[in-house]
Amino acid sequence: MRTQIAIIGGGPAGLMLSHLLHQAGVASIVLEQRSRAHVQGRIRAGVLEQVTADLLRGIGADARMQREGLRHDGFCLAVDGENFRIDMAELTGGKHVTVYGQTEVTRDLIDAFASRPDELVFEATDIALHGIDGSNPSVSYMKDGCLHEIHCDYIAGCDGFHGTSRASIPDHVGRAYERAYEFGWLGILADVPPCHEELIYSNHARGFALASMRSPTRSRYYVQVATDEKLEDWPDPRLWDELAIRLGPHTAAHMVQGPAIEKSIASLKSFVFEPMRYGKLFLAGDAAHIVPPTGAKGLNLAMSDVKLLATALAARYAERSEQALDRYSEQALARVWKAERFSWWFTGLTHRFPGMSSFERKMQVAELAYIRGSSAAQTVMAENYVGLPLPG
Ligand code: RFL
Ligand code: PHB
Repeated sequence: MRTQIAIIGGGPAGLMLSHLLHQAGVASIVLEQRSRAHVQGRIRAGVLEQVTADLLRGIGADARMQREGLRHDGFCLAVDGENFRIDMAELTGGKHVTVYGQTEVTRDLIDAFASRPDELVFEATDIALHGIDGSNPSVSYMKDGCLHEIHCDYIAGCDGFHGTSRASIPDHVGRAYERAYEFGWLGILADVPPCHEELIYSNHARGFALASMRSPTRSRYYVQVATDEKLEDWPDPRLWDELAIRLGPHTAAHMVQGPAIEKSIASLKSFVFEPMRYGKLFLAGDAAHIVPPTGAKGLNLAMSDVKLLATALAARYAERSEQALDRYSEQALARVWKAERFSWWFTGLTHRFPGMSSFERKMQVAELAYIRGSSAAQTVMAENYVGLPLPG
């Protein structure tokens, strides 16, 4: 089999890349190792930047987001239960974010393959990349017990942090920058109305908490937990009690409790692999970088990567030149590092770090008080939260 671009991974990055390429007249095949049900069932991100919403609109997969997505013009920060608001729209000249689950984005992107079903292959296992440092790259995989091979011009590695693409790059070629955090986020999804109309990021002496949502009837909450804590340590009643403490009595008074429809622990990491290209292989999304979820940048970064990559690949065929492709890694990384910095800073501002001294906690509280009183500091937060502009 032959295509122009073999895309490894059918998460948001790989799916969106294929649609953008299709629009530009470039052929691709997406190879996803898991089943459709598995991919559609994963609960992850919830906040879309304008860049992401625009991309969904641009490929015509935005109907449900327009109907069901929630426009948020601001968000709240809390210190020991006392909230204040960052008015994103006011501070950024009208920009906002859209609260719409990654689960829904993924479903919409998969549904948009209905007119070209052969270009998205689920349950493609044992994927291996060949010839990425030469001029005839290919990808082999197993499907229904048979070995398949796709010959292509380029390979897009969109297979997430644990994927095979980045692992196919020889050790001496790139460099990884990494920061692990000594805590994770325990998330709960419940069919109860949200406690507040906007998100609340809370710094509490007992640790971070986040009140988020998916719809007017579905809430998503997180609490910071130690890395060695297990789901079994957190039966629903304990989790709701802890959320009430960390979000404070004012917010807790509006919190409706209900049974968890999903509960999971995610570890936190900052990670960047440079460069995002090796020969004919281009990395995009979590395959190249990870941010801690504070600030909601992961999915949005994946989307801005594939926008840049699709534009560069389209230019490659239109202009018969690799010039734009040669700039991809540098262009993408410039935006990636800024989002890494914001997510790292926002994590540092709001979480309780093991061994943190009382002085360091006072510094967090003082910085939050400074932000509360300074429209300059709030503008810095708001313009990062709504998403920095794409180059070009
Ligand atoms: P994904 O979503 O991991 O998709 C990669 C796909 O590749 C497949 N795969 C393979 N396929 C073939 N062969 C292989 N060898 C393969 N290995 C893996 C996988 O099955 C999968 O389908 O990466 P992608 O597309 O780059 O998208 C990145 C986002 O999913 C991620 O950054 C966000 O979920 C991060 N994130 C958030 N991002 C936001 O922008 N806003 C948020 O509010 C937000 N909240 C979050 C988050 C991530 C979280 N967790 C679980 C870490 C909240 C949480 C709790
Ligand atoms: C979510 O709703 O899952 C969510 C929202 C904001 C974040 C992270 C996760 O910063």
